[in-house]
Amino acid sequence: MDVIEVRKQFPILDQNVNGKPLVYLDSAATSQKPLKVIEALDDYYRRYNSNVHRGVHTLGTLATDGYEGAREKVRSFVNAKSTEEIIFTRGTTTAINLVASSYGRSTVTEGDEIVITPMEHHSNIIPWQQVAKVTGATLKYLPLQADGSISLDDVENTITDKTKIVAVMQVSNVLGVINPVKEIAAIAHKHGAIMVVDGAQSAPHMKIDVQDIDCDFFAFSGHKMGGPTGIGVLYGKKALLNQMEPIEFGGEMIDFVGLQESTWKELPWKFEGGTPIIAGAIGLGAAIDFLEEVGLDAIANHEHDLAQYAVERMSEIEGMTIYGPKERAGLVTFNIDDVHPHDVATVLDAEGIAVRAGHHCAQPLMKWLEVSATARASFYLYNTKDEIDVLVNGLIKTKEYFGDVFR
Ligand code: 7TS
Repeated sequence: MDVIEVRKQFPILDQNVNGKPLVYLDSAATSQKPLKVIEALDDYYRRYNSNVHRGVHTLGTLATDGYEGAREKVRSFVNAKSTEEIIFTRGTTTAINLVASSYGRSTVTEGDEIVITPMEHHSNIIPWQQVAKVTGATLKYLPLQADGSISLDDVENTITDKTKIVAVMQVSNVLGVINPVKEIAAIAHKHGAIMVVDGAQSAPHMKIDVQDIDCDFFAFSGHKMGGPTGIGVLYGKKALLNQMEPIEFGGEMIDFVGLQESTWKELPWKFEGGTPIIAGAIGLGAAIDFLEEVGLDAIANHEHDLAQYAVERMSEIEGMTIYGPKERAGLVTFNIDDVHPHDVATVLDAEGIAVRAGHHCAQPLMKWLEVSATARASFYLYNTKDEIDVLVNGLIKTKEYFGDVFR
């Protein structure tokens, strides 16, 4: 992978921020967008903006082809069997809420168990808390090992015949842990439970094969993988989606509407009430084209190298705490001495470096780490080792600055 060529595809990266060249290290929050995506959106709005699935006019047909063509790209991207299994949503959060509200509330009953982990993003905690509250089920947590990873022995010991749903993130947005979701899915299935995978931090960065994982649901967001905001995906096994009721009702999702009763369209449209996210889906399709041209394996290798280099260089700084295991996805979460992470991010911002600070929508994990907040640098295919050097120099400056203030 030629990172210099890749960077040329991201016009936003070529600018100064606070008088310094922008170093964007916040792709876990949202990624930057390649020209291909920006141009696909521009083309849609300039040339064939129209509603879909409605009529026979030419622009409507072009828009429908664009929207449904994007669904096929997503199907192939995650290796689903059929486009019927690909539901467009607003993002990961909406996708998980759809599973929880529809499948969860109708299948889980009192005394059942839902199993998740303490490292989950709030989007994969609260929907299950709500299901547990409404149904009287118990929400159980897999324990974490000292480095934040999950042991399969613990999975074997936690999932029981009472477990109905297991929901786990494939890659942690804080620790960078890569969880063995395929193995966890096999254990869940042995007990008759279904497996939900939060793929928000994995789908943008590595090859996904939902049939190989054998998960029942897989959720991800377009905006973290070069696509626009407002578009995401829920993959679900057809047999399960068929037995689920929609949670949003109105236009687009119906077959027949009577005065008292109505019927729904077939999959996947029964879950896509209202005018769909047409431009978003087309933009996501373009993002998938772009990522596949670069190659998901090449992207994963590049980010792995960056993360290893970042840990190595950042560990040279005295007072640095890095969270998470040695083998990690492309992000590094850290604290320096007792400098508040918001102060770290503010000093870095003055240097043109964008990092995230806070609880990263993972308050239970912050509690487990015994911190209130952390800073996080997260990488994508357009980042370079030179940028990590700039980050390290920025961190040294931060330390000097706060050292002076405290002295
Ligand atoms: N799951 C994980 C693992 C995430 O990292 C995020 C967003 C979500 C779910 C929610 O995705 P959304 O597109 O529906 O909002 N994570 C982050 C983050 O780490 N910093 O900002 C957003």
